[in-house]
Amino acid sequence: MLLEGKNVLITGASRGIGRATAIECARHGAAVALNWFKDREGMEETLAEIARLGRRAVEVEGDVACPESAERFVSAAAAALGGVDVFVSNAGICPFHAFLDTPIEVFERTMAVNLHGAYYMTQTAARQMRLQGTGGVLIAISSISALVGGGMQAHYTPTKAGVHSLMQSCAIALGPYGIRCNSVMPGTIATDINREDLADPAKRAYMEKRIPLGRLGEPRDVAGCVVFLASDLARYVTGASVLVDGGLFVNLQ
Ligand code: NAD
Ligand code: RM4
Repeated sequence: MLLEGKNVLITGASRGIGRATAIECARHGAAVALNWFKDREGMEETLAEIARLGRRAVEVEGDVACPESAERFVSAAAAALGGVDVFVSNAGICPFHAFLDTPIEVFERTMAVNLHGAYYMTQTAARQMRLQGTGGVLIAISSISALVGGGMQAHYTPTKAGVHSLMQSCAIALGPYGIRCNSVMPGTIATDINREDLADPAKRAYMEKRIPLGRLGEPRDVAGCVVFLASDLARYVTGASVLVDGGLFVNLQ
């Protein structure tokens, strides 16, 4: 019960890592506020799981790429739950595409959702925490891709490096308010974001072979790390990043 009495906000919580994070936080006693976009069915499933755990959940639809979504989400969550203690910026897309002919719309949308969206949401949550005056925790779901490249991800990897950098700067800007800021860097986690990419058996086998722990990640592998960073166990951890990748990053030879 690491998050008893805490209110945790999560973007992109209708499936994948966002959903697993919502469930794990609820399992640890948190009340949750969930942002979702265009995936009502997924959101209903997440809500049903939280209800089974007997925890409070509020949901707010909104595209994180729109700055107004941040204000609507954070104010609705604060009003319904009575405050914001932890904010997890998770919503993201990765439309795999070869670099040389990536359409400008694909680049701009990926930046808008993954980086601009994270910025608007994080800033709005931080303002609410400063107003409350009791500190807080910001966590960005960055990626191993903040540190290494991908030939089909040149529009994506800079956004993941960007949110990691955002947490580093926020750690400095918000330390005086008692707000800790960290990023989590998942490796390759089997979710809808890479279902098509990993449908190629050769690609999947290649990725699995590179992971010392011998398997792709599951969303709950990432969620456990988020709970730790959100909890008081991590009370002196800020400006840090944690790889959750089964050892993929260090596996040179
Ligand atoms: P996913 O596709 O299963 O989930 C993404 C979630 O974000 C969904 O709920 C989706 O509805 C939501 N979303 C998408 N666009 C949105 C928008 N504009 N506004 C609000 N919500 C939106 O993928 P996932 O693997 O769970 O990805 C979650 C995060 O984890 C992403 O930021 C991704 O970059 C990061 N990540 C994933 C992996 C991986 O291997 N799966 C690895 C590293 C980092
Ligand atoms: C991650 C990493 C994974 C990929 C997902 C979509 O950041 O690059 O390998 O499957 O993104």
